[in-house]
Amino acid sequence: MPIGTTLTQFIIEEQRRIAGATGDFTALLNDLATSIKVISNAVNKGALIGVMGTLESENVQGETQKKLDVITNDIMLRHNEWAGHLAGMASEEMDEVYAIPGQYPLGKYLLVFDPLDGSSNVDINISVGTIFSILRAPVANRAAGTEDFLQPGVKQVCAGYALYGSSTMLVLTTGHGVNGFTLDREVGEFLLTHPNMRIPEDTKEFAINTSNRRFWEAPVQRYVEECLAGKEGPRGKDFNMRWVASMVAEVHRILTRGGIFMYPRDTKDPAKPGKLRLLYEANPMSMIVEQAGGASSTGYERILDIQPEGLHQRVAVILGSKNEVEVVVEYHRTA
Ligand code: AHM
Ligand code: MG
Repeated sequence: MPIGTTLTQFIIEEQRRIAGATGDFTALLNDLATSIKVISNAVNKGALIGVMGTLESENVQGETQKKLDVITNDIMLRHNEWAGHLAGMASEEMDEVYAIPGQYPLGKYLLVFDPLDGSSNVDINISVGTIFSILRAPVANRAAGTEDFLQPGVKQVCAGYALYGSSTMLVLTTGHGVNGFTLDREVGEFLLTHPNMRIPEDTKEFAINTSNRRFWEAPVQRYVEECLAGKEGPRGKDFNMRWVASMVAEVHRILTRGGIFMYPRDTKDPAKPGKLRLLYEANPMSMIVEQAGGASSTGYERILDIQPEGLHQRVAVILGSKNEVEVVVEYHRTA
């Protein structure tokens, strides 16, 4: 579709390609796009509307919550609960599944999200994002329970993220490639600016939080050491390094110019097999990355194949340029 196509037209045209589509999914994406515009506005206005700073409360994972974590979670709930497309929602900021209020009809989809990923960055005015995943409810029009959400990533109907950066972008896939839209604030619409995004298969750029180095497992130690050894080392090329501490920004960079992102398993807290959450961080990002020609693994297995055991389950994440991810996976295989 041509550059400048509105998101609305884009998703309606996509729907026309699906036999028997009822328009439900299109309407759901429209509501999601509206929530993202509202979040973009709140994040953008920042201190002007008093939304910066931290709350006393903690979320279910024992992390301190930013005011904007709570505000953006609420925006996602309010804009997506009423239209009758969903059987339930789940979020990083909520312990349990969110039940659609009784006055609204139930639908056939499930929405899972991290309303403001990378929120440790909001007070310092660095990019943050929203990550979402849409699943089919095992039983339509019935209130969904936790079990219904525990579907492997390959079952996702749609995955996407919004990046609140120097411009606001919405990047999404419905399983037919990845497309990027930029918010035109004057027009109030997302317009197609990045059709068919593809991740270069090779890269010389890696992203990892090296302050955790002493906790990494041997294959990751080896990989990073070899990157740092540069031209003179076994890889025979110099690498560049980036760490934004905002997964959406890292994935967006990788979709734009290639790279590898790692939040690997480590021994820092043996109870946590990684930092990032499977259902609303690793799975949607893995679907996007694979749809753009990249790869995504824990080092030991493909992320999209993992059978989830809990809503807030954590997982190791190694994703990005295909050949580079393959190198790290090979180091795990042969360790
Ligand atoms: P959050 O969901 O609490 O924001 O945490 C997820 C974020 C990711 O966006 C980012 O990749 C990672 O945490 C950064 O972690 P660290 O603070 O260890 O650098
Ligand atoms: Mg997050």
